[in-house]
Amino acid sequence: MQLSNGKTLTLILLSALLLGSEVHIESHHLVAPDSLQYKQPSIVSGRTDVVAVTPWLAPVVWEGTFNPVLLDSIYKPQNISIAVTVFAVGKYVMFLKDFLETAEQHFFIGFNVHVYVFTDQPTKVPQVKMAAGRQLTVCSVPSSKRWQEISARRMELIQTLIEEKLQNRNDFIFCLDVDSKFHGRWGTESLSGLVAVIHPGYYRDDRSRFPYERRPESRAYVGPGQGDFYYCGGAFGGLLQEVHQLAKTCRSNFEADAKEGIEAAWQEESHLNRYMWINKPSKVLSPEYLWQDFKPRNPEVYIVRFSGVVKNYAEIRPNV
Ligand code: UD2
Repeated sequence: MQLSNGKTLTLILLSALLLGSEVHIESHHLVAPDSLQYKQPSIVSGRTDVVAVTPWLAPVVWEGTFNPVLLDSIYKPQNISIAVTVFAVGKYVMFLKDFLETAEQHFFIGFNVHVYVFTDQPTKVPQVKMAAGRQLTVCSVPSSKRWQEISARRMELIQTLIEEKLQNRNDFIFCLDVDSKFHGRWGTESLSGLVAVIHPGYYRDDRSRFPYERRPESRAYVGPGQGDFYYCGGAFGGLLQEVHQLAKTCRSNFEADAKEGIEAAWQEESHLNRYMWINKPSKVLSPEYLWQDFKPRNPEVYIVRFSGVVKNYAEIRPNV
């Protein structure tokens, strides 16, 4: 399969049938320029304070585990395009300016980026000067009286956006919370088929403490002794097809639960965690990729790349 804009980067999808269920094995063929010189990689020295690979052998991206110059020079000739979704409904429009301005400083600099802002107040979307190759589209959405509904409806809107507007135009997509700012590089090191971000609040905890949906009647249920990590609802992404599958599944499970009067503990974040337990992410981003401003930085976090701002929920949400 060719990436839509890619000329040479070929993604080989091998399908296998295993015990009646279809398994997709992805293999990226990365082409580097032969003229590039960079620090010799080592397999015996490097970071020892963090784990940089999951038990299913997906990379966990931490500062010091990748070479940004090498990765950019691999992806640059492919002319890849990255879509971003961000929702700003009700008072959350106030976060857009900082989000958009800091994205211009740190998010996929030098690459094609198309930001889709979903809002109920299109006139309040700030004008932010964007570099060449970067653009913004405003999409109107209805307002809502419940923050849970705003948060949860994102999956449906992401699914529809991919189906109606993005096919054949973008290669990758990231879906991000608006009440956050970029502080450091977020770039090609984050690209993969299905990308999840570890939640900063729980990554040192035992999984029995993760706030998964614990009622077996919910389609977001994760049982005792299950679950790898606790992932954030505030940032996820990957190839369009992968994120489409994720959004479609989470949306339909969320709606089926709703018909039975169940709302998962953390809305779409609970459904995302259930999805990622079964469909293992092909790349996991460390909490560098979604920290929270109120949290002191832990020593293993060398750099905070993206972080949620401190906010007063009672003031900004439409309901408590
Ligand atoms: C967490 C997650 C969030 C979501 C939520 C559970 C992180 C950092 N955040 O954040 O992604 O999973 O739990 O539902 O992982 N929004 C509006 N208007 C509103 C309310 C929400 O536009 O009135 C949008 C906005 O883009 C915001 C997002 O929904 O960033 C998530 O809402 P939140 O930030 O209030 O949720 P929070 O902080 O509990």
